[in-house]
Amino acid sequence: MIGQLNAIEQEALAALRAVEAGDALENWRVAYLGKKSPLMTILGDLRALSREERPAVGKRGNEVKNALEAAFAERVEAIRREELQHSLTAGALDVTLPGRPIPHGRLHPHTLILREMYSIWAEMGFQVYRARDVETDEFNFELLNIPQHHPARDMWDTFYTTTPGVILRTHTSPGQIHAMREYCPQPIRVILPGMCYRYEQISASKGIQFLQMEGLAVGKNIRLGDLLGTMSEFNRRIFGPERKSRFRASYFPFTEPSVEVDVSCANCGGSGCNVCKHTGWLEIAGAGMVHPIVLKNGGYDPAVYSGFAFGLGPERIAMLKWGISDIRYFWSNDLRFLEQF
Ligand code: FA5
Repeated sequence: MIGQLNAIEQEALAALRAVEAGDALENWRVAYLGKKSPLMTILGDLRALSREERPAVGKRGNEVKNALEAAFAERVEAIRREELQHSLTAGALDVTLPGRPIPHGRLHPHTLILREMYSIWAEMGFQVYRARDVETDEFNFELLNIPQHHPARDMWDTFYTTTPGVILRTHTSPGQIHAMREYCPQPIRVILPGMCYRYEQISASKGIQFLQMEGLAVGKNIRLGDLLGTMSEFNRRIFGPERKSRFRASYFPFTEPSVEVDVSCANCGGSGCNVCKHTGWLEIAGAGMVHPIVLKNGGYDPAVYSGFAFGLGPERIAMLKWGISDIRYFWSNDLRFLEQF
């Protein structure tokens, strides 16, 4: 019987070493320490043994039972430690790793250039005035001294709507009339940013939908020199102090005299290159002294008041500043372009 107990002990301990976890552990407990296990059967049947045999078998049986219980407890603890260690290494969190970058949006270059222009004009005393994108023929053309069938209408290829007389504005200049009628007879210094629409052949420098920023100053004793000085100062502030400004005589029906505003080419410094078509200059705006008819249409007496106006192309300015070669990038929604700003 003692030999049988020794065999049970050896077998149980060997089996326990092979046990990994979970069900196998419980199965081992039932097989070797459970009520119906051989060991428990022997211990439960001691009375069936002879008086001489009983103490030795009982003693050895209890020793085996204690040994197996201790080994079992130890194995349970060892497995628990192994599992803990495993979960610590498998799910390890390295708090020293740099975090994953969170993609975040940026301001569109349209917004960036407009904001920069707003702040320059604000420093010079111009406030933003908003006018509508959908205009009437009257405001877009007639009140700006461009009557029906006037050949100057060819300068603006227009998008018409199905409502007669209602169009998409071809420039921000109709806002001049809205501003004058609202402020008359006070002096005015406003900029009018916004989208314009023209039925154009799309190219690297021309869109059918593009930004303009109109400027309007109306008051007493405003002269051409004020316009030239103001535009030169704007050019210096937006492009840098080394940039020169040039004014060329031009024609717009709503200004007299009219000029085109050029800045010296940033690419070649004025010596001539592909960007400036070898002229050394780049055009950025149309401008002029507000035509007396337009002043009158706005409610101001041209004998008392005078003013200047200009129309800047913010996309063209952004292209010059940031070396953007094609105006179509602004609407491309291409992240490779947008993420550079
Ligand atoms: C005008 O639209 C006049 N209203 C400007 C003006 C205002 C003159 C006040 C006098 C007094 P022009 O068509 O040249 O002028 O346009 C002005 C600027 O808008 C251009 O210099 C250019 O920068 C921009 N622009 C014009 N057409 C487009 C186009 N299709 N795509 C992108 N930018 C354009």
